[in-house]
Amino acid sequence: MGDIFYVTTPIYYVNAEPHIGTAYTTVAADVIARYQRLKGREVFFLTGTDEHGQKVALAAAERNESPQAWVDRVVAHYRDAWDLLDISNDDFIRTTQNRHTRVAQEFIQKLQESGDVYLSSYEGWYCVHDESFLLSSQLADGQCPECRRPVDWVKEENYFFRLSRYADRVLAHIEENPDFVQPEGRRNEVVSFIKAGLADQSISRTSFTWGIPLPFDQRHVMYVWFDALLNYISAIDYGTDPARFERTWPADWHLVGKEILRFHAVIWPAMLMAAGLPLPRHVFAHGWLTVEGRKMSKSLGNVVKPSELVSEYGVDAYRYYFMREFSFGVDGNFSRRTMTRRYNDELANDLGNLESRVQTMVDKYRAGRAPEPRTPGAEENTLAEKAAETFASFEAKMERLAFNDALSDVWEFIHAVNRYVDVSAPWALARDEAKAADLDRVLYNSCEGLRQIALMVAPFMPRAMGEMWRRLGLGELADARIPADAAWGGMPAGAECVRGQALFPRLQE
Ligand code: ME8
Repeated sequence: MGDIFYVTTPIYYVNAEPHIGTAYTTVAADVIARYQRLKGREVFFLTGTDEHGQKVALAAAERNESPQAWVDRVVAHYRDAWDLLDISNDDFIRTTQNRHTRVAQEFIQKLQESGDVYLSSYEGWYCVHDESFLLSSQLADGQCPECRRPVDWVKEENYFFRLSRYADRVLAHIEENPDFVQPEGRRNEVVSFIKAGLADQSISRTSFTWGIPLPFDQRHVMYVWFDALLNYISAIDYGTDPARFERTWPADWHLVGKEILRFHAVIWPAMLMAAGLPLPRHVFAHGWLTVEGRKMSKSLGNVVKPSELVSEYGVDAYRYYFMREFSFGVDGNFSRRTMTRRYNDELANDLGNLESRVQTMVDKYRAGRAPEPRTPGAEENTLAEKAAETFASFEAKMERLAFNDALSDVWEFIHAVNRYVDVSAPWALARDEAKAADLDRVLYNSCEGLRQIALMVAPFMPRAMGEMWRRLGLGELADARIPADAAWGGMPAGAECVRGQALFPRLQE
């Protein structure tokens, strides 16, 4: 079961346009997907949009549009943003698609038949922005504890899911599988939440109609979170293509922002248990990004769109910055100052200059052909060892989604290659005919250093690293695999090396 590596992002509400927050999760999922493909795994990477619910219905009504026309229009912004960011998702699910609504209806029907769903009425608070039911004790100064917006008092007939029946099993699973909910601090919060006692969960609404009708009672539409969580199995044909489902489920990683962890670590596991399905392997809740020290919001007018930054910095630098600057799991603050500094220091200087000076010398001294490796000396052996160590620590960190630490290791290696070029001084060797073999050795190993860097950085900056790979005469980076291609010395002698434009032209600070 689950031979395919399966990674997901949340499905985003279509009432807001993509911004650096939603892009953060999506880029991280893309890095994971690309890294696993590089390792030769078959990958299924899913993202999509959450299109039902009261919030979307209200947004459409404000524009005098039907909800369907409105979501059809806005979904394009998501597709465009992910194209712009080189997101390699294998599918894009929309909860208004038939393939989804059919599965969602079958799922709820199954739970109803097994006695996990019952009719009652809900009287309490509701936050439309977060689409969440809230107890009075959960309110913060009378407002939604998450988004700090006013809440509505609702009283309606609802179907309930017997969440309380699964509380002990969900808790036991979380406690027995410490990797299931990450990072640890967030897991502890989930554990305390469950221990405080779980009430049954309302899973239908009757005060509006924009949702999936319940198959056993058409007066009700499915609660949008119950509907949305099911995207993770509807997209892989649960109930319609059992063979495909078996190969793909359970998900290896559900990536989510910290504010929606409870839905994924409490309600979703209980829903899966009720249907007799295995639980996802890992749920990771990352931190929240602020902008120049403030929460991002439409009313503050400080929402940053990926497209603005991509036009200033380029897509690769965009992806690099967000993965390098913040520790995944911890909150972070975006600022143009830190982005520009990292761009100039780490991309233009450390990496871009290294590539440019190596290629310039191969062009000038060896007419653009990678020379013979020759016999390695102490410096080359040290560099090769450093590469092997870096690969090992890089992989360990990638496996636990410590993207910033993984990149920091690669940058230490980049510094080591820069130092290698400095101490070997190929420009001095080039002045002495008798040192031709030494010059070959230094240029070869410098190219090899670049090749190793491209392999590790590829999941983060696929475009620039693809270009670096091609300029080393290596063909398509998408065909490379680790560990096979990670062994030191994979650079073929005689490869046609091409000197090109700066990969990361310096920016004004
Ligand atoms: O919650 N910093 O959708 P949503 C970091 N439809 N990440 C952020 C962020 C920020 N400032 N803002 C948003 C929903 N995100 C539901 C999900 S899943 C079955 C249904 C990211 O459009 C982060 O991943 O409000 C967060 O969890 C998600 O966008 C919320 O997106």
